[in-house]
Amino acid sequence: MIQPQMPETKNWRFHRDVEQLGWLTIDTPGPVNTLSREAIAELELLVERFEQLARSNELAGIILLSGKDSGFIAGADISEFDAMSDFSVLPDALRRTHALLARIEQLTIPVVAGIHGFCLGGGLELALACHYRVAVNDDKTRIGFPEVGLGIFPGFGGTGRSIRQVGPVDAMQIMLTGKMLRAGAARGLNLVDKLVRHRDMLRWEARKAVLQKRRSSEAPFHKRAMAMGPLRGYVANKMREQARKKARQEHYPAPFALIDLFERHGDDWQAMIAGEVDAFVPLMGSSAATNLRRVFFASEGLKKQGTKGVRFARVHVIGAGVMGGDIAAWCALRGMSVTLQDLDMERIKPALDRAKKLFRKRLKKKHEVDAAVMRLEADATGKGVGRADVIIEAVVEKLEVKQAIFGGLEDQLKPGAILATNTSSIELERIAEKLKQPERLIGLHFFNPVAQLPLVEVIRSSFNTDAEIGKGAAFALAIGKSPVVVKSAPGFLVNRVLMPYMLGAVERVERGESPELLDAAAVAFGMPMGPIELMDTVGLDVGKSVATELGHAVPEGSRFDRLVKDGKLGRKTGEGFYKWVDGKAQKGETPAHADLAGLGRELVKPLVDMTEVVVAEGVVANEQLADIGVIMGTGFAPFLGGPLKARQDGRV
Ligand code: 3H9
Repeated sequence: MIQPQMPETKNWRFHRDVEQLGWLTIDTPGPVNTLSREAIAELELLVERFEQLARSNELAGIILLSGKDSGFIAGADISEFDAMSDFSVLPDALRRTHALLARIEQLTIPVVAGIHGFCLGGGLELALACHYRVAVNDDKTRIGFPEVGLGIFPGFGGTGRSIRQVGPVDAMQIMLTGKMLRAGAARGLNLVDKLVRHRDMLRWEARKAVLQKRRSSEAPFHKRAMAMGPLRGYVANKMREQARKKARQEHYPAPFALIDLFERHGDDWQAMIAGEVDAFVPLMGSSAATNLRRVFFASEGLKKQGTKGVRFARVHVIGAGVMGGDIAAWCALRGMSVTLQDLDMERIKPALDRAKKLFRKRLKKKHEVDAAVMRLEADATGKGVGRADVIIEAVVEKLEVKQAIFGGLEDQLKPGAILATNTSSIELERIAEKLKQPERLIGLHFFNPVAQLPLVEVIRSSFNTDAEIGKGAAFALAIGKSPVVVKSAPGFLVNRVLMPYMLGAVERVERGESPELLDAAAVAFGMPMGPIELMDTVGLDVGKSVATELGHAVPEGSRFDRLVKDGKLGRKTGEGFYKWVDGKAQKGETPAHADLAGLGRELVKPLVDMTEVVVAEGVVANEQLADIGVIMGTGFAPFLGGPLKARQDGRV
């Protein structure tokens, strides 16, 4: 078979087989495939050649596959976005890509995409320009538009093509939530046309699709009808209502800009694509998008802190209270075999019951739930210690108790096992000082609720070396958490910066200011929850003890002090600064205020000041790490890029 003359490309491979099928493989430099400007320019040259070959009947069809195990395509190349944001570059670049995808769609020969692993953003937009999509139905396949998380929306024609393919309501839902769908769900929505069980069946199925000239069907009329006539305005308003519940337009403009675009053109997919450019360009260079990109790369950077190649299979947790029990459950959920130790079965059982609830919620299939239940074992005698790769202590915050526990463990440990404490308040050096090898003890500080908060502070004592810390970070990554390495110092990073912010707000309440107003102001600034509601959520007893430990003792006779003494500890007891019903704070009217966001800035200032102090003291290695740690640990406004970035930008 004589191969046609093809352009030289760095990101694509092409060959034609005896059936005149063209096999196009994307394999860009780096661990995942991305659509860089170079990859797109090369695809333009290839498509020109495909058009010629199709005209001369030398090509029966094209099958687009990925040459990487990691997946299909992870989207446009985000590292180019800062440079691309330039108004003099971006509109042309977008129109050029639109034209390219339209040419692929208009090829007279069938073009089929074979998808495994991640198919995201621009990758999905390319797949949607193909005539038919086959995807592997396994656990790794994830299909979606994560763009909103980057402060933009799909810009390579994905807005119009997804609406054409799955209908306006589902398409908008996918784009507005950024949710990544599994293969079955994507098939259910008609985002892909055919599923195969294994990756090695992709080529065969895609080949059949080309030879049979299969074409995907568009969304049925009853779905498209939702964008027709006056109904579209109604649907758009509903979407705005939903979007407002999740984010404010002034903080995250992208979802609202997408809904506006839908309202203008949602019944005409081509007009939607044409309108994409003007709506997209201002978003890409916005400060929200620039900061969200920074957050993306900073959180990617966290993955580099873990030592590569270390494997963890068994975890032993000591202490079956809320933290210990939930850490154990989380580890089991993420595939570890876990032994959970406490004095007796009575103390362990509630943790196992909570774990079951978590497994049922997170793992949809019964056999997966059963397997997770099997992986979590009660261990009143501590027989799991000698086998464990990681041992995490999460008992009461008492130095002597912790010292006694670690002292008793040291001789039973497997060589190389991680020895960790979840302490939030005791200096690591003091816990470690009686150990024969004090360098072995690190801190792994989880946050409550463990299943929801992504951050784990990996605490480094003065005894530790890089080896223990790298391993600790690798473990956090292995259980799907984001590690931030922090020096052992009171309050570490997150509690240290949160306390002055929360106590500052409490002080204002003591002086008679409205908790509702303060909370609303912090939310208007961009915090996920106000400081008073947060104090109630954390628990006033916990807040008081952390405050005391950080040298801000709660004044005797203050309202805070009285609430603690009366056992009104916040959400968990049904009353704190607020009354709580069914897990919701019962708030009164918020008094009017002329500059809510300005008040929010004032409230947040102590948090930002303290983040600066923490960096200056070397508790975290650099500003970027502090920013991402505070975002992950406190929910601090990601669209501002973190407290220090916000200060640099004069936003606080
Ligand atoms: C888009 O497509 C917009 C268009 O509609 C229009 C544009 C005009 N770009 O996370 P990993 C890097 S927006 C550049 O460790 P995993 C990543 O930084 C895009 N780089 O793997 C890391 O680099 P390094 C929409 C990217 O298996 C390396 O690849 N897409 C990109 O844990 C390995 O990544 C997204 O938002 C990218 N698009 O997770 C998806 N993707 O090794 C963004 C990855 O130097 N990506 N890298 O640190 C992800 O969410 C995860 O990477 C993914 C894999 C889930 C795919």
